[in-house]
Amino acid sequence: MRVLLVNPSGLMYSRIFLRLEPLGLELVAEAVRRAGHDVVLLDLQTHEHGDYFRLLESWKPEAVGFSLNYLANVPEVIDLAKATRLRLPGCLVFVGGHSASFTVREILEHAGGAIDCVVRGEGEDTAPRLLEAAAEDRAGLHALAGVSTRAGDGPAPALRAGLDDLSPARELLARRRRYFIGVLDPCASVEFTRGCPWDCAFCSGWTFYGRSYRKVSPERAAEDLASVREPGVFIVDDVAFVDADHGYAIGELVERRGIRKQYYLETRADVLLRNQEIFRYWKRLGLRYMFVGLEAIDDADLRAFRKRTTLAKSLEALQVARSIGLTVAVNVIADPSWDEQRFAAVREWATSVPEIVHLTVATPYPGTETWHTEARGLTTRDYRLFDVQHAVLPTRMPLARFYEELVRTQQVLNRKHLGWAALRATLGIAARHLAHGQTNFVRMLWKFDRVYDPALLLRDHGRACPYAMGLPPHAPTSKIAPEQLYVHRPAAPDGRTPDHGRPHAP
Ligand code: B12
Ligand code: SF4
Repeated sequence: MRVLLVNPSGLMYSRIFLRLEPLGLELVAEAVRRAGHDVVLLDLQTHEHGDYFRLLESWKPEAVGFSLNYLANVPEVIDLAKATRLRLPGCLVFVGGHSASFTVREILEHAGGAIDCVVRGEGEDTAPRLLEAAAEDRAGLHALAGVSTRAGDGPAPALRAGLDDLSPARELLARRRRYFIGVLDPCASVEFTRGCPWDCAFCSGWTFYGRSYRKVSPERAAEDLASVREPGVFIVDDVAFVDADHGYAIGELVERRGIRKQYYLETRADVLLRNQEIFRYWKRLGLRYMFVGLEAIDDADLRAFRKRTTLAKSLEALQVARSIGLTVAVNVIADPSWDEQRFAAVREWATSVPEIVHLTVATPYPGTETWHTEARGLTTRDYRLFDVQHAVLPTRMPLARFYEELVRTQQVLNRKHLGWAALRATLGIAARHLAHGQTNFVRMLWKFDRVYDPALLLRDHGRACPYAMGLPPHAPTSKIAPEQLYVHRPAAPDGRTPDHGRPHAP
C-alpha cells in the first residue's frame, strides 16, 4: 500500500524555542515500511498544507495516518481528514498518538466518517496490523486490539514486548535542518526510556502507558545515537536517568564508540538530586541543557499537583545543576487563580535565578486526573486553546489582566535569555550556526514579542469554535481510579495484558 504519515503543525511554543522531529511517527513509519508498504512522511511543522494537498494529488496514497499527540492540533487534523475524504474517497484515513488515544469518540464524531479509525496507544505494532486488516475488510477494524471505529472499540492494546527492534525512519523526513532546540541547531531526537513511574495529577504521560516504565537496551540506544547525523540530540524521555545504571551503560558505549554530541534532556528535581553523578558523567559526554519540571515555587502547589517533591529539593537541585555547569530551563505552572501579587512574586523569583524560567498555564487534559476534577469548570471547549499557553479555566482576574500579567512574567525570560543579551553571550555559537546556514537559533532570539502578546492570546478566545471538546462523562469527582485512565494496561501477573476494551467510554 502507499501510506502517507503526517505530523500536524507546530504550536505556539515551537514557534520560538524549538521544533523537533516527530519521533513516534518515525517509529510507526519504520514498522509500516518493514511490513512491506511504501511510506512517505510529511511534517507540517516544516511544510505547508499546500504541500500535503499536492502530495495527495500526485502520489494518491491508499492510506493516510495522522499523528495527534497534542490536543490543540485536533481541529487541524479533523479538517485535513475531511479534505482528504473529499479528494480521495477510498483512502483509509486513520489517526494515532497521545491525545488521540484519550479523545477517541469525539474525534470519530467530529470527523463525521472522514476518519476510519483511531489507533490507541503505541502505534508500531498496531499500524501494520491495521493496514493488513484494512486490505481485507474495512468493516471489521474495531475487532483489532488498540483500534476504535464508529462501530466500536477493540480490546486494550498490549504494551510492546521490547523497544529494541525498530529504529526511527529519520531519513524519510525532508528538511531535517529545521529541527532545533535553542542553540542545539540542528537537533535530532532519541529515546532511551518510555513511560514514567510517577503519577502527577495534571499529567497524562503515565496514564498513557499504564504507569509502566521501559528501557531501550544500552546497545540499541548507542546504535541509534551513532546513526544520528545532527550534532545536537534531544532525549525525549519523560524523566531522564531515573535508573542511573542504565544511563551509565549507555554512556560507556557512547564513550567506547567515540560518539560526540551535545545533549538536551528533561528530568525531575528529585532524580537529579538522587542521581547527581550520572548527570555529571553525561556532562562529560556532552550534556549541556536540561529541563526540570519544577511546576511550583511553593509546597502547597507541589502537593496539589501530587509532584511528590518539595520546594527545598527543587532549589537544591538547581544548585546541583549549576555546580555541574548545566544550563537549566524550569517550568512553573501558573494557576488561573493567581492575582497580581502572585505573578509579581514569581517574576521576582524568576529574575533572581540564573535559570530559564518558563511559565505555562494549568490546563486539565483528557487522560489526567485533573480532567476529571476540573473539566466541568472549563470556560472554553475549543481544542486549539488547550496548549498550556491559554487559560481554559476561569481566572480570578479578568482574562485580559491575567494575560497581561502572564506575558509580563514570561518577559523575564525574554529579557534574560533572548535578544541582544543572548546574542552577546553566544556570539561564537551563533556565528558558527550562520556559517553553516543554520538560522533557527538566531531567528528565535527576536520572535518573542510577536508570539507572546496578551492581545493575541485574548483574541484567540473570540474565534468561532469549530469542534467542541467532550466533557468527562460523570460529575466532578476528587478521586478517580488510575486504571480508568490507562490506555495501555500493565501486564497481569501471568504476563498477559488484561482484555478490558477501552479505558473509559464518553
Ligand atoms: C518529547 C516531548 C515534547 C518535545 C517534542 C515533541 C515532538 N516533536 O513530538 C517538545 C519539547 C517539543 C514538546 C513540546 C510540547 N509538549 Co510535549 N511531550 C513530549 C513527551 C515527553 C514525549 C513525546 C515523545 O516523543 N515520545 C516518544 C515517542 C516514541 O512516542 P509518541 O510520540 O507518543 O508516539 C507513539 C504513540 O503516541 C503512537 N503514535 C504517535 N503518532 C502516531 C501516528 C499514528 C498514525 C499512529 C498509528 C500512532 C502514533 O505511536 C508512537 C510509537 O509508539 C510527551 C509525553 C509522553 N510521554 O508522551 C509530551 C507531551 C506530548 N507534550 C505535551 C505538551 C503539553 C507540550 C507543549 C504544549 C508544552 C508547552 N510547554 O507548550 C509543547 C507543544 C509543542 C508542539 N507540538 O508544538 C503533553 C501533551 C498534552 C496534550 N494532551 O496535548 C504531553 C503528553 C506531556 C504531558 N505531560 O502532558 N514535547
Ligand atoms: S509530570 Fe513528569 S514526573 Fe509527573 S507523571 Fe508526568 S512525566 Fe512523570
